[in-house]
Amino acid sequence: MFQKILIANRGEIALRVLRACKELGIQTVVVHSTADADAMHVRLADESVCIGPPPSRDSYLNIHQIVAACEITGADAVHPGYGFLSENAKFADILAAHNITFIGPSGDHIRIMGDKIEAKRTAKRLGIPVVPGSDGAVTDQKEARRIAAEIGYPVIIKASAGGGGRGMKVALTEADLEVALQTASTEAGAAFGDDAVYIEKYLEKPRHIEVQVFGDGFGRGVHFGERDCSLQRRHQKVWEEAPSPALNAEERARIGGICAKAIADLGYSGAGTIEFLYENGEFYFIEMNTRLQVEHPVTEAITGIDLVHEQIRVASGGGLSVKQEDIKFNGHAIECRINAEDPRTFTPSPGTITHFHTPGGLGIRVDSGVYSGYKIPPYYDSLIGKLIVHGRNRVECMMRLRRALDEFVVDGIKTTLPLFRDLVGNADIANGDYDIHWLEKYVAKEE
Ligand code: MV4
Repeated sequence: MFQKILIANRGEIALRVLRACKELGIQTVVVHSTADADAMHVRLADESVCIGPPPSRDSYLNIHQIVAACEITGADAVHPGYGFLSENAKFADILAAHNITFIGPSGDHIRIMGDKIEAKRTAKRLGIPVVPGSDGAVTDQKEARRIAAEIGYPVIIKASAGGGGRGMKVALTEADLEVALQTASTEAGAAFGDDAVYIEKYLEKPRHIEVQVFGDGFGRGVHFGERDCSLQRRHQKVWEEAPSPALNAEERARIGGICAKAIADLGYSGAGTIEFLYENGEFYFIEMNTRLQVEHPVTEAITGIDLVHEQIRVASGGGLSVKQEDIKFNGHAIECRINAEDPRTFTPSPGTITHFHTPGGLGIRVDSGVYSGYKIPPYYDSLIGKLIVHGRNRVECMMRLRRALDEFVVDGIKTTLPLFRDLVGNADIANGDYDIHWLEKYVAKEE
């Protein structure tokens, strides 16, 4: 087991990882920018190293500074959290070259999944159902027209180096195809330095359902069920739940089994998420994330398993603490992302939190790095906390969530709490009846 872990992140996830390390008796080091000197993760860590000025590229993304911090403090492993360097293959490789363990998959696995064409080809080879489309990159118009005619319109053009919604263009008919292909490729080249694009059938009203997987480092794979993350705005998840209101136990076991086997065959190590679009009872792979995700607590709530403990165990060579048959799904969990944003326009609202009071009681978890008097710096993303609620079933979970939202107080800044108070009272949400476009339409109506 590791003696000392360096946490290369900030905010609620830095605190989340710190807690796991403390429970496992592992010493902690955090790195921080000058803007985060007063942050909770800096206060609670055993050691801290200031690695640079506020902009992320000079601090949380500065690989050389982070490696130096490991050398100075004698850290034997790095937990990257999510975002920042968590899916940076070069970072994983550099740490390995310094005999420091990256708590995550190999650089090569990160690289495969970071290239969306390669990821899709790999998924298909491993028996994961994918969205019908081109077999690889598409360059010429004639080929594009042939593929689009074959799969049928509408189609979507995606950048291979994109992901998370960046660099996509929809073509409703053949008349749109030429411009869509041209602009998608040009924009991808400018944004990512890679102009490769591919074509897929455009699914019009899917849900976003993702499967939590783990490779144990010994060639075995397991799944921890799915999360429904369909409630998004501008590709930012807002509300996530597990299990998906759209799936039954058979569908869960089937897609989970396919994913677990794929992870085993890939020889993948650590936590991963296989993302699908789900429409008319069918799953279609879109991407794989090779990190711990923001919404992992809903999976923890329904399985009772600490996923950060498992990441640390696997990275240290100790394997998973559970086998597939030990992973049982209990009740229902919902996560609300509390952002420092205007709840109508979603414009960031940094500033000082004058009063912060979190809800409590059975089935309530709040993961947050802020406190009364904390000044939110303007340099980073606007997530200030997550409210995760668990109940024996979805109805109980929703009742408890409504009560928890009533107790939550964040004064001094605008937050997305009022949006959630509206959502818990909405009939579609109560019925679990929503797709990936539902929230955008709801917000547009309310304006
Ligand atoms: C799609 C799609 C429809 N058809 N692919 C957006 C983020 C990226 N991960 C994939 N995305 C989409 N891919 C096909 N073939 C619709 C989206 C999409 C979306 C997906 C998940 C959650 C929210 C979304 C919002 C708009 C579009």
